Amino acid sequence: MSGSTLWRNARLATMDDAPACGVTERGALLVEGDRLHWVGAEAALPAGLRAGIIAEHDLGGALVTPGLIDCHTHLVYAGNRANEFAQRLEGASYQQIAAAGGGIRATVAATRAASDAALFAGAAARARALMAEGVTTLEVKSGYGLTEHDERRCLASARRLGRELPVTVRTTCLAAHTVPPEFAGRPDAYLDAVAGWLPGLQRDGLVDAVDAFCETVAFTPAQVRRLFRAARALGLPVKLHAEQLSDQGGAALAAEFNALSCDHLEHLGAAGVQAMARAGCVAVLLPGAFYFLRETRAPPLPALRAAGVPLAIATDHNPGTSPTLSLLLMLNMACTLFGMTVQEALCGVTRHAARALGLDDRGRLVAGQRADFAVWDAVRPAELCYGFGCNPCRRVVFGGVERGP
Ligand code: DI6
Ligand code: FE
Repeated sequence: MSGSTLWRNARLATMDDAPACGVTERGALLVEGDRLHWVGAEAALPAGLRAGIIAEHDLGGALVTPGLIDCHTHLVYAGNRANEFAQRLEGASYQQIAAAGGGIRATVAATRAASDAALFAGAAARARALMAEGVTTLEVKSGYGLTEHDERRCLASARRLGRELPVTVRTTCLAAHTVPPEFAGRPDAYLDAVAGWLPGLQRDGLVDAVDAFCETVAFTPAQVRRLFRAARALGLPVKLHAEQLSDQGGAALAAEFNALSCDHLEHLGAAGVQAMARAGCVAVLLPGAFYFLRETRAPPLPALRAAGVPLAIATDHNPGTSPTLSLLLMLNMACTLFGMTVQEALCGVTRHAARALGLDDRGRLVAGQRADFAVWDAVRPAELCYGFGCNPCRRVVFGGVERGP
């Protein structure tokens, strides 16, 4: 046996016992390799397992949670859109700016002009900021390249993050983010092209899922359907930016394709809720974009709850609608702006976020899961939702290895 490491004297929020957010006092985690080998109250640790311990860390009663999972980000891009923020404060809407050629397309131009090295450096700095708050897994979408070459560059940058940083990265192809200038007025032709890129991106191991933006300023449900058919034919799971600014029926469409998640959902209607519940699709709520666009209509939380739809929370980090690098702030906003409970919010950045990425080996502190966990300067789980603009994360362990950000 290679020997195991004991992390003891912890208050464990295992996230394994939803709906109650239970804490195990004087808890211990026994780590072997990159896995949790045993988890529980230290007094119950079997003597036979003690024999194999080669290192021990006393956590001094600190709160320990699963490593946080940011299941929706657009981390790879160049430039920023502070100018558009200023325009919106002077009265322009997000849709108006997009229609005038700004918005996503402004970031596409900056991204295409950036070198691989610059794209990677920007994304790595952002990933490190997320990791400093206990994030051990994150999803990265493409969507600011919009040519085969540039989408590939963005996805390759995301893959490189996963290789060079300790964080686990899942990649999502969001080439269907908006219609690029080369295909102006020809969205169907663009989506045909995108469908043609997917086999090569998949072959080269660059894509774990396919996403689209279903909205008046982007693609219609009929167009998304065609792209999803192509993705599913390759065995790639799908996700959808749905019902963010209007109810397009995107969530019901995504549910037909067994989408891992539907994301945003401020304008989700009753039929969409039922379709998601039937398909077991996760609702990923993104309070950063809601806040930054100064939206007033919150996602239909009571209906989602009543239907038993799993709820996740993510940063949606992107330069246009959610330039935040704090998943902890999103926890606070999910509670204050959307009315989520502490338990819901914490499940939303752990077990349910894992599910939104199709991962079942993380998000809970139980034997057999990956040894990804965060140590907090906190006593109660509620403290992670309560503070904002502060970072109580003290230590982060990625696959059994403690790493600084
Ligand atoms: N929804 C969003 O909020 C972001 N993308 C999307 O599909 C916005 C992206 C941007 O404005 O750059
Ligand atoms: Fe997004």
